[in-house]
Amino acid sequence: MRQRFSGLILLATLGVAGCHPARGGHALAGSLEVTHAVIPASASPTEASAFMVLTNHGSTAVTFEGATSPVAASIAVHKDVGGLMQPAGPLQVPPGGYVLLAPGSYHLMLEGLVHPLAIGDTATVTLEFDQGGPLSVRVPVLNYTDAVSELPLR
Ligand SMILES: [Cu+2]
Repeated sequence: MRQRFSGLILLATLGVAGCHPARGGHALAGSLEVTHAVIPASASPTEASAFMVLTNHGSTAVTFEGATSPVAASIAVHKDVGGLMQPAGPLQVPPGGYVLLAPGSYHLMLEGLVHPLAIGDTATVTLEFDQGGPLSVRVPVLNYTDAVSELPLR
């Protein structure tokens, strides 16, 4: 028992000692996982976008249907098409696959913010799927460069 406990501590230490500590929000529910969830600080007091990776570890396709947050009146799914935001979704997450919400593609649009989101704030966002979930994730508000650097972009 004692040995197993120290093994866990070692693993936790290694995780933090990696290239840089991950700041993006992370949550897991069944075969659904959200990682790298970030909100770039917005110039707008009423709107902010959120980026993340939605992963489906299951063997059947899952549809991401939308999201809610106590800090926003509503959350839309948008796609950046040539710099213009257009409504998108519902998004299908393939079995054993993922959907990337990142600059130049999909994002969540938090609309009607209860209060402006500042760097250092955290917003809880609840993601709804047609099966499994919901998935609640605490999403940190970071400056734009830090937020984008959290995303697994290649
Ligand atoms: Cu948008």
